[in-house]
Amino acid sequence: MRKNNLLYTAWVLILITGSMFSCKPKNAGDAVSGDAAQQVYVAPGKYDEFYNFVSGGFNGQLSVYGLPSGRLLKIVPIFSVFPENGYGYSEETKPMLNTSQGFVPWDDQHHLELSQTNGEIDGRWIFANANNTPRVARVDLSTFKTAEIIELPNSAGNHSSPFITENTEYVVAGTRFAVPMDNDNGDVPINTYRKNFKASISFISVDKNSGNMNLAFQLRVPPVDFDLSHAGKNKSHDWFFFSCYNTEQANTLLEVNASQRDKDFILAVNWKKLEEYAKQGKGKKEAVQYAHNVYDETKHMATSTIEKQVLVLDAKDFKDVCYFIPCPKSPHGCDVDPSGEYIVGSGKLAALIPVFSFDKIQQAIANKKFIGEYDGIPVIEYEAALYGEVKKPGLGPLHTEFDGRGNAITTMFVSSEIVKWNIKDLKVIDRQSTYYSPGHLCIPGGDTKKPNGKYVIVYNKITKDRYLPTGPELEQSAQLFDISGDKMKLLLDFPTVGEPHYAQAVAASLIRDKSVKYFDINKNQNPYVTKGEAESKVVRNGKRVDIYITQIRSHFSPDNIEGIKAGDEVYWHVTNLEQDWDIPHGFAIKSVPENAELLVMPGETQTYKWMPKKAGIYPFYCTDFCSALHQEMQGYVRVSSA
Ligand code: CUK
Ligand code: CUA
Repeated sequence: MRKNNLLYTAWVLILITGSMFSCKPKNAGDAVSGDAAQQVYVAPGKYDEFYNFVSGGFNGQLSVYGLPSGRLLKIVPIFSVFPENGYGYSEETKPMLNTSQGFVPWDDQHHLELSQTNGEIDGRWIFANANNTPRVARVDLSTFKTAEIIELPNSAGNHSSPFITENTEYVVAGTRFAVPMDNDNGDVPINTYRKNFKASISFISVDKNSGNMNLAFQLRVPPVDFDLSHAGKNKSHDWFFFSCYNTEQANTLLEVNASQRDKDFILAVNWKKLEEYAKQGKGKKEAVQYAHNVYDETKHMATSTIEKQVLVLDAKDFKDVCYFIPCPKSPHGCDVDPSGEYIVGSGKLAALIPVFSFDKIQQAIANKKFIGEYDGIPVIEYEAALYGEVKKPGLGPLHTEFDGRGNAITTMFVSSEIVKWNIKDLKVIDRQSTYYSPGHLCIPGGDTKKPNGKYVIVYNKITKDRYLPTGPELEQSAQLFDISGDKMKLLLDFPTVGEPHYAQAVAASLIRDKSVKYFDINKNQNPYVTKGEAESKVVRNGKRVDIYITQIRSHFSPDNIEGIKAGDEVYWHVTNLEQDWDIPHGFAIKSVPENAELLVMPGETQTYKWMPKKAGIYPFYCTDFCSALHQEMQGYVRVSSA
């Protein structure tokens, strides 16, 4: 028996080291325990226990899954057009994608954070970042629709974003690319990077009641590349922490040149003090242009405003607000534990995970334990800020979440595993292989004061042999683990939409019952609403034609439309008169080159702009199977020669 135990231990050791040092562990589909199926089984007609909000990466959208089943519930379009429901195609939603550069139909969406009250998820909104055209969006969780998008001036690569303070006072966004601030003439040479390029952190205030966002002020910092961030909690409430790489300030071949220093930085910012300075009128108002887009749920319509100014505070003028902390080596994730005392930096290229202490950082500042300045910003001694290091956690630590029982779980990109470690003694407790190369991970409430440590979901970057092959491209794979016991247990694989980066999960009960089921037609204030079939009409004004058309199971009114001429500018204002849950109607006209379908929710109005160029008969129809007579829901419009 004893011998068997020894053999077993040796075997486990081989397994562990094997998985630690190979990039691609063997497909271990049968490493799942027998009761896994039961744990993830949600019977037909039953609801999942959690909503899982998953970022869409290069598809620019947000996807919503149920947990533990892994069922895809919805895709919410945010930063990219979405032909499925006309987002970015209808006249009501086009302004949502307006920017200072005009209409932008695509973006790259990496991080999400749910709104919080007192450091706990409150289920009201979820915020999302766009990397490429720097923007932050707010999605309303009563309608699962994008309610607002704000563009960020002086910014490039809005990656370290959109992380929020404990009471959703601010959504905070740091830049990945430093750029020249006066960027309009293109007369700043790239090799003047160190002198002329700057990084920015935007502080977007959020109205407590309406959720409306406003770019309150920006902090200007030396040219480092911000990667990720998180707000403090409890005692560290007033602070925000950002990981930065490329403190070498390289502007070429970053793969080599930005990986030279042993340590990069975590930037600690006292946002509360910064807010005071901003309120005292310190800093400078600068002329910039950025778009602020709002979707008004009563009008079912978006408006876009171009703003012209931003308040900028230069970090080197406010030395008591910003501090750099050395952090090994090219840190990626930057995560704060539920108590607010421990700040975890995940150095992609480090063989350890540094854990910083908020109390020690405060003492170091009070006692001026600085090793110098970096472009005018004090740098705290590493040892003076450090709580301790997790030794040999695995290879390529990226992101960390917390289970609420004093443990942290970190993804290891290179060694393809998740590693659970104890925050107090910094000892590794458990490690499990993932398939393959995990990026972010998510525990419900795992970055808040109150995590629910039942599951962790891991979002893998590489899928390979996990599903039936679908050619060279496979959807990224998510994996659900039970983390309620000492050992983490793999329960489920499920494919995802887009490339997931960060994700959030929350108890379904917080959102489920507040979900809007249909819009009250009597409260519809869209200027082109038609509130009953008797009011439907066609109105000509010169070359402009407005068609006020209604939908109800299963016909349009009017359904035969004459009198349109080639060269007209035609607006179809489509109102869905239904007052019932889950009865949208669709709308599409035959062979129209400029548009997608509309999908009109009950009680809503959406407008489709049509520029008929050729005379002829054009059939139109409802695209959403709405009743047994859905197929009959159709009509004709006749276009005569001009
Ligand atoms: S990043 Cu994607 S795996 Cu853009 Cu949050 Cu780390
Ligand atoms: Cu209405 Cu199909």
